[in-house]
Amino acid sequence: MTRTFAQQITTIERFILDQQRHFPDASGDLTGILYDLALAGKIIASRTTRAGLAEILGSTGEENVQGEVVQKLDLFADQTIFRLNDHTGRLAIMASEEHGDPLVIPDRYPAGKYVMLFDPLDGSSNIDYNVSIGTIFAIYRRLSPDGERGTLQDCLQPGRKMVAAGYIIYGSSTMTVYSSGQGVHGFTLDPSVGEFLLSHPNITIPAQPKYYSVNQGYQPGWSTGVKKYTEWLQGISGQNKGLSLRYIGSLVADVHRNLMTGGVFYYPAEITPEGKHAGKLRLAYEAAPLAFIAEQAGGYASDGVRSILDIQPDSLHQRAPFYIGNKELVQKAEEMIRQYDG
Ligand code: FDP
Repeated sequence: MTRTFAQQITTIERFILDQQRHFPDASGDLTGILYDLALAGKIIASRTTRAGLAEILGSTGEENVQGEVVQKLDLFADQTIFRLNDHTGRLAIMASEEHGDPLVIPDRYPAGKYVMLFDPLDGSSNIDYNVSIGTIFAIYRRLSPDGERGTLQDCLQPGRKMVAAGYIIYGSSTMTVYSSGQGVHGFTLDPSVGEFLLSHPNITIPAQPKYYSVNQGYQPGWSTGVKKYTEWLQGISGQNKGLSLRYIGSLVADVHRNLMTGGVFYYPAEITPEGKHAGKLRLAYEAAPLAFIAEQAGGYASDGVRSILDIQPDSLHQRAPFYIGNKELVQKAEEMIRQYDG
């Protein structure tokens, strides 16, 4: 019997290099950053799969290859990403959700032309319970002059200026999903060979949505617009068939699922006795890179008023209400918030 091979096997390295060929002037720096992030993903994945063993290993005084005692996973992920990228001459500056200030490239290394913001291990409250977690990254061009160390201003750019973004999800399998503005592509880690292989080319969000995702426990603190919107999603108004609810409580996992199935994830602002606050999620590290992915996949993301990608951040750790998913569903949130909350 003759076997036919329906699909080519493409590694993430090959794919990123092929995409670079569309830009004859490209220096290869962005390609290098993306490849190093995929490598960080492999290293972090190899650690997350041993998460439950960390305490056992720690209690026996086990040290890792660098001679350090076993660390918390989010700090390990943070250091892994920084150390893979600090000396390459591709980045001017980095900023991590784990640190209050930007991470300056050490003086002994050259500064490059890109800027990277990352959330090393999002959903970390889930680590101890074997729930999927993720790494999120956003890459911009520097604004400050070439050759110098990057500045805080380099890190405070609106999402529209992003040149690439993505996430790595550590779930039942490990996947890297990224976009450099030419669609969204997903790669699954084959642990037996240690390579990310192209498994989800050209991801587009399905037109027929399946799920809405929100922490409904916070409903008492929502505005009228958000409450009405949730009822609309549930089909209570009778205008549309209700969606099913899925909420993991791990942003990358919730957004990834809805990207595959169609739907909307939201983390709205809440009204508390102290006043209104902007929800929980961070604009620069979480909302903006996922918004870039959503738009590239044909979806949309908003803070309930305007596109997340149009917001000029004032500070690194600023929070924003967040609605992401199918365009019509997110636009409906904007419409109802306008209608009921003014
Ligand atoms: P976590 O606190 O576990 O780090 O950004 C943080 C985040 O997780 C997101 O991953 C997740 O979507 C959200 O918080 C969950 O918050 P709630 O527990 O308030 O629903």
